[in-house]
Amino acid sequence: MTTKPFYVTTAIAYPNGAPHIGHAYEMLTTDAIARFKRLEGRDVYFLTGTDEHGIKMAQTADTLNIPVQELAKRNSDQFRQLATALNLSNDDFVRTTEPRHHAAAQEIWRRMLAKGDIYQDSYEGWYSVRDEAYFDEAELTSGPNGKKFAPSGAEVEWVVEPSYFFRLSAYQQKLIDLFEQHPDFIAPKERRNEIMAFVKGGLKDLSISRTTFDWGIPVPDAPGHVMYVWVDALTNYLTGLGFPDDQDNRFRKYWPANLHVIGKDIIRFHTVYWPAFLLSAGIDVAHRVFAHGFLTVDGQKMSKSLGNVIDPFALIEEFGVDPVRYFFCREVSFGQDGDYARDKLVTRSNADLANNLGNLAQRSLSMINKNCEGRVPARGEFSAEDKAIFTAADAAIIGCAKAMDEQALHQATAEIVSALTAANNYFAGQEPWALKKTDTDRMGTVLYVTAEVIRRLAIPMQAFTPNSAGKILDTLAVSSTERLIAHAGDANMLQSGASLPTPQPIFARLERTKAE
Ligand code: ME8
Repeated sequence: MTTKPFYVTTAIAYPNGAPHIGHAYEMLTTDAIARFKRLEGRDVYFLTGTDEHGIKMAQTADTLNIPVQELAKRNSDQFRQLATALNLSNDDFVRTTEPRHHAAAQEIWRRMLAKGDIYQDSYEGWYSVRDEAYFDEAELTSGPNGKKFAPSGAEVEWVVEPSYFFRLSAYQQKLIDLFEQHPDFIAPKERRNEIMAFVKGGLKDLSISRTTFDWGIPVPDAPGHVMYVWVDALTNYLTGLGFPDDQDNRFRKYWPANLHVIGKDIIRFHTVYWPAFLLSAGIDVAHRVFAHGFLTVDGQKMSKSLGNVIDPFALIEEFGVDPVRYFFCREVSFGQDGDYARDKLVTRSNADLANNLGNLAQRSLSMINKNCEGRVPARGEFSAEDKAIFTAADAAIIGCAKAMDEQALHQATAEIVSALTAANNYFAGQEPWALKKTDTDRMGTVLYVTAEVIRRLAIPMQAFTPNSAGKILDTLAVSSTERLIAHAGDANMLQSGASLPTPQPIFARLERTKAE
């Protein structure tokens, strides 16, 4: 049997500083998507990385008085460590300073050039030598004698430099056709309308090379020119599959990407420039771009000056990786803006993970351990209540999968939680502790049903809380080869008599205030 490939990517972050929770958010949500597809039996390739060129990087290195390569390496390593700390299942990590990426970016350039879509002209604008950057008129302030100044206070001058241009204007109709023929290309839907309106408003050709700085990928056969950072950055999605070797097995198998997950601030680059570059280079366009919202902290924009930037490593250290992952998937409507507040994380994790899932598993499995010789109990005929709770669990898994197809992570997790609530009500209503005195056979059946429902629901939970869901399945002695969504039904039910390990508490209760 061949399994259908699924290629999913995050944006690649600028390593001009340490990663913040916005970066962590994108990584962990994309990982939940990748893991869920694997649970559905898909052959998944998941890529992340760092975007290391461009003026911002060069300027930060200057300010810190360190070589830009060192800045890039130092911070890129932190992003890689964050991927590990978040328990990411990425298959590769691309750095745009790697030779393999230079080769990919230069190849896409050559193909766009061969198509006749790149031409040389000049780029003009207000330029600050000190900032080594162009500024829009609107960003400038005016001084005496007609002088103009950048936001940094540096004087700007009108500069004309030679630049290569990409014929973006030639792709207006092709992009409109793409959006019309593939209505799912841009998600959420509101974003599609915005982009459609933008493209219909007309597209100007795009300046895609710079001569005023050199921290970038050299333009082939054009000394002095480096590529505009977005041509370079977007190409990482090809680099990760072995391009420019388009005979590479990964490229043949996984391209075009099924899903690029990005933040809402970079949607135009991914839904206008990127498909235009690909169409020009004769490479298939990705299937879908999903833009998530922005995170705030306690209702405020994150900023260094407000001192409210949250270090994702500290968050994971304090709460554990699974509560952090779960919180962001469940709390924020994926595609909308969201907010992090300590209180909210603690409340969610305690309610859904520690109480709803953890307690149910602990109570039922301890009873099995004590009263059923630590073996999966024998089961009698299923009652209407037993059947109803199985039906609820099965429906939740179907609902969860459907929500995941639309990247509605908050809804996917809500489906599972509501089935767990139903399972808790079932357990409380059946009172197996009372049955212990009156009808041990029925007690065994109730414990069996509860454990089996936990098994079913722990399977999709592996996408969101991989460590803890894995531990729950270990406690139920579920074989590692029977942990896919396809195994969450009747055919793989727990075997009565199978011996179970002693249950251990899985989720700690989190504290509302920080223990100093
Ligand atoms: O944009 N909340 O890099 P980046 C949620 N290098 N997401 C956020 C966020 C926040 N507060 N802040 C940033 C870049 N992000 C480019 C990408 S891709 C070919 C090149 C998201 O480090 C942001 O929207 O500024 C983006 O998707 C990602 O983090 C990296 O942002």
